[in-house]
Amino acid sequence: MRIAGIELRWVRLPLVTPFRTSRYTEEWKYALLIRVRTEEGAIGWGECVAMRVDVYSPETIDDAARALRETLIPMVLELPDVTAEKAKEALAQVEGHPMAKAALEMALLDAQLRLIGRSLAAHLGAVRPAVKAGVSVGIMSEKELIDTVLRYRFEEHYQRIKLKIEPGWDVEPVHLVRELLGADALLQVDGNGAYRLEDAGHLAELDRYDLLMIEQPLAADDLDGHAALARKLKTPICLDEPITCTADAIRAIDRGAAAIINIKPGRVGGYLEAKEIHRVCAARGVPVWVGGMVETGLGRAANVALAALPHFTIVGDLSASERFFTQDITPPIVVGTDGLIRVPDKPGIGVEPDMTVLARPEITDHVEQIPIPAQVLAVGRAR
Ligand code: OSB
Ligand code: MG
Repeated sequence: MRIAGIELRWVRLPLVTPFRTSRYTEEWKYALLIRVRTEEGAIGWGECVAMRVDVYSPETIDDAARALRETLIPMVLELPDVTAEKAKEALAQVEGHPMAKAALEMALLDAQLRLIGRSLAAHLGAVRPAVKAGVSVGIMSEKELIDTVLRYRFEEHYQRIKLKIEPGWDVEPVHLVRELLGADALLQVDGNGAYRLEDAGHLAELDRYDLLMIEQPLAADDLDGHAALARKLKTPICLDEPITCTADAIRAIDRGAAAIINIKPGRVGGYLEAKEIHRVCAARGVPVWVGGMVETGLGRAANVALAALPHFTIVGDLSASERFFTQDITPPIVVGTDGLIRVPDKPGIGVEPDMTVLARPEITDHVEQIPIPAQVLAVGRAR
């Protein structure tokens, strides 16, 4: 492919309710979208999952936009023939910025797969037509928790519930939700790094609730701490924040710090790297699941495609658009009464933004055209 135009678009959507974790309360979803237009006439969309503030990872939206504008996009524009695979290889020279790289790769994949009429799911190696829906539940009052969890489980058909926890909000909400949902319900927790190894005795109280896992109890960089904690708990430990590439995943597994891995395409630098982590985890017998970053319908659709790969045996953070948004920027992603989300099978990521929605000034803050160097356009014209 040859790139004819690239734009960055800053969008924001109000959340249906604030989403509170041990780190931060989000009331708005901010996303940086990338739209690629190719000489061949394809359009591709990518979504960057970096947040406005650096509480989850060091990469913010503004960091990602700068890296895209100054480094990543210019490098891709220098490639004689652009594909997502070649872009990934070229961008491996650049340190950091997994979320910016992932967004650019997603836009390129979308465009190149539309050109050949192939879905992202087929390209990645999907084996399922639908995936189980799971939902992440923020920190809230007990009364709100009861209403929310009952609605997600019995009215909205979610097959797995994840509770955000922090010191002071852990054993009690887990006890309450286990009572509400019964022994068979799939239940797990996510600490987002809020605990210390000294809390092991307290966290062991969670062992009696038959949780699928405890996600990221300790600080992101504390692999040894997680390995030590794993020896004190029955509940398996899953890592999220520190796994930014395949090498990180292998290191965490080899050190005994992760029995399960949450794979987020944005956090690991893209869908192609996510597929590679899925492969090495399958080879090592480590279960994986697809995590979420409160994506719009664009990233949400692509995450569902990824989750259709064979070794994604655990239910992911894959929820309906209406879990977070009253108005998504794409046709809404929905959960069926069977608790499943259909894997998109149309070319590329299989969904497109509704331009009349995106055009609303309360949704798109601004759009930036990335200049395409004259020599790139000239070569394109000469063909
Ligand atoms: O830790 O998994 C997390 C959202 C933003 C940042 C970090 C996390 C989350 C979630 C939301 O838990 C998952 C979702 O998108 O449904
Ligand atoms: Mg997490």
